[in-house]
Amino acid sequence: MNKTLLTLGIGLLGSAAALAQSDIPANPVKPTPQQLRYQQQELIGFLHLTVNTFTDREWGTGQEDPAIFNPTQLDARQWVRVAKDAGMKTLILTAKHHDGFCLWPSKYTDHSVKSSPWKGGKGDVVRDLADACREAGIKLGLYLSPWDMHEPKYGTSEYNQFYLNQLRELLTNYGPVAEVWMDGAKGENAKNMSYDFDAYRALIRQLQPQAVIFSDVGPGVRWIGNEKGFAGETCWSTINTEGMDIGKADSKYLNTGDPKGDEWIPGECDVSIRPGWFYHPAEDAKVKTPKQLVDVYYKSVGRNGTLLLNLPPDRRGLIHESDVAALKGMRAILDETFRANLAGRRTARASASTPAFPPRNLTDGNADTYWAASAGQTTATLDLDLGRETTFDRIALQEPVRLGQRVSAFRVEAEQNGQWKPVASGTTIGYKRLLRLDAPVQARRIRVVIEQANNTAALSEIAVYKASPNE
Ligand code: FUL
Ligand code: CA
Repeated sequence: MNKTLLTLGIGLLGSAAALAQSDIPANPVKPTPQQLRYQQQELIGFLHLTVNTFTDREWGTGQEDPAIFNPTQLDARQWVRVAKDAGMKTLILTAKHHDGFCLWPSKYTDHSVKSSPWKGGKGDVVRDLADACREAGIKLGLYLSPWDMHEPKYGTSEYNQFYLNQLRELLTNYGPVAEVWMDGAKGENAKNMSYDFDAYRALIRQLQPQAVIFSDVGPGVRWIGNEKGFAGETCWSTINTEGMDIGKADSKYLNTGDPKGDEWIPGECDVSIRPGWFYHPAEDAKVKTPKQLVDVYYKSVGRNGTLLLNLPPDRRGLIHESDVAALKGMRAILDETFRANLAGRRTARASASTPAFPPRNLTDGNADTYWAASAGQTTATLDLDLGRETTFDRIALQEPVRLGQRVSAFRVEAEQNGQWKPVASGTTIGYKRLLRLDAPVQARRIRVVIEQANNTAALSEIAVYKASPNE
């Protein structure tokens, strides 16, 4: 072959490869690239710290004396180290909780670290965390409570400007902010206040266009509807927000999402490692065990959610030893369970496929590649040959959610003595679905049956594991 022909041939091959890489048609409702990156994090951390840490309360009063805020060994690098070791990709700090005390020296109030004895009033917790996150390569998120019990402007229209001013400080002075957390809670006796959420959101979009905005109703990420960290067994990343707002949302609906939802707003599952959100010495013996944390992981990340796990710094300004130990235990179990994918690179066959998206994409260990049924086919059977009799009790399924969320019913079967026996079933899959079998199963062949989907069926990974004995 002469050189020109060769180049031409390579050129053609190249464009064939390029063609093969274009996707099957996406659903009309699908994530933005930043929502996709957000969900791929799986595990993120929360840090609740304010005057409450020193008064032993969960909600303050707004009347606290800033003099009580005096952590003796505050070390944001320790927080980041602990979070990173646990596998967290973002850390979200309560820059201001409901009591109004600011962990940064805001120009707009004296009710902040600058009036505290900590570092002689020269400290800035937001700065410390932003620096530590940057050094360690993890992302920063900030919680700025709309409800403010201290600020005298609260309850008047001027408060909206006050909130915007604080938001501007946080979103301009500390580098990139990956997530802005807008909590909907408000005490029964709180003054009436009509928040200008549209203006808040617009300012975030303007100053930090990459940030995902968390609230009960998104627009980036939604609350999962409880503070246990549990997504619904059925969990759609789509919802309709009409008629709902921050603090005015139906928590059951948020928990399951809505297959007919016209917005992509995936669920974030927030929960504390302790009973409370803030540190209380009396809860040192009530830290969730590694086993309990792993259970939460299955019920959040394993149900198409993101786990936002709270690690409240103590009065020293450190994450307590008990919490650190529990997190290490959780990480060790997850690493052990998910270390070896027993279906990795094994042969897969599909009842029907779009040729450019063959079944081998199901076991290539890459969540970006996927198998797709033939166009318009919403059911399918996917057969896997594990190569030898294999004992397993965990199954992970993933959809290529950049194309939207599709599957609404599936089951998994294993071949035993020549018979197909159901071992697991479910409704939604989404970004990731983890299935725990009642007992270990031994089989060489398994199959995933997609019983119902709202568009051409597609899956990006099928993986099989044997759980750590410590689960
Ligand atoms: C709630 C707040 O009232 C709690 O104090 C905590 O911050 C939790 C994460 O959100 O709505
Ligand atoms: Ca794949």
